[in-house]
Amino acid sequence: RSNIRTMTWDAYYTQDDINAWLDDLANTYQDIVSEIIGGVSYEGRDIKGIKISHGAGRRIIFIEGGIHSREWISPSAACYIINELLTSDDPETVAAARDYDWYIFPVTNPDGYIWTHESFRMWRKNRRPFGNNFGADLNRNWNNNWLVAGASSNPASDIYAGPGPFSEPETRSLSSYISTIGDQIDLYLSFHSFSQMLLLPYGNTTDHLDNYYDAVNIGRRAMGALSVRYETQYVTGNIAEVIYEASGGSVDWVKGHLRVPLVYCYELRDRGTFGFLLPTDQILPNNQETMDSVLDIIFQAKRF
Ligand code: ING
Ligand code: ZN
Repeated sequence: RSNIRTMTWDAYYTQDDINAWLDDLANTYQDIVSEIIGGVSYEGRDIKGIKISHGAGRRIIFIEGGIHSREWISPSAACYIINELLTSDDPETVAAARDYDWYIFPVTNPDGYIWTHESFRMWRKNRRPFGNNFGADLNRNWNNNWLVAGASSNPASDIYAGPGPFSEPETRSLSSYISTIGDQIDLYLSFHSFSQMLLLPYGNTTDHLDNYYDAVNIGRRAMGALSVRYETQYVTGNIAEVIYEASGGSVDWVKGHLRVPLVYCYELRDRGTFGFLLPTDQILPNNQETMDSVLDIIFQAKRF
């Protein structure tokens, strides 16, 4: 087909637009792109993503976007990376696309994302009803130190951890999907906003665990690469130290349970001037500098 819808990086896109775009990419690049379904939402929507692969047997880079629905820059950044991997002729980007299998899910909370477009812009959680309330925080529901720190047992809270670990269809299905490829993942990235931070596990303790020093050094250098284009400054460090205590997040489970060597959570632009309502003229610069940093992480990880 030739009617590919192009993303212009000066607007935020709806769930329908993103899904149609992914469909078009799968049709346009049939040899290297396949659509993947990472799970299903409470309201029955697919968690749609794409796999970019130039051949069998490669290690995996996994990108999880949009787990919090109001953080619109997150799906946008994930889509931008997809677009770069498929269309860029920058040699470093071409190499990154060829050297890894990429699994990218721009919107892992589809019910919430649609809710922010159609009903309430500042919605964070999924849309499952709990009595008179709605929604569990899908980044407090993973089965690693569930409800230990920085999470709530009150369904009215924006950080409600859910009635149990992996109680939510989104996290249960996505985690079981990730498990099937877990031992092949070299790098896992989770995109949030806002604060301009690069966070590493774990969220329940300020202790520096596992390969903290390697991970923080790679992260700091990558944030140097991020700053080159527009001088955007990020702070790198452990979740509990740099932002706040919070357990049950995806990155902690991917690190603690699947033992993926490099796991980062980006808090994308900005530092609070516009917050979740990041103006559309910052979409392209945010996404470009994020891509710059991802390429630098990969460059370093190869030597890791
Ligand atoms: N920030 C993340 C949150 O879920 C985080 C920070 C990352 C917590 C990883 C735990 C694990 O609160 C935003 N903006 O959502
Ligand atoms: Zn978030």
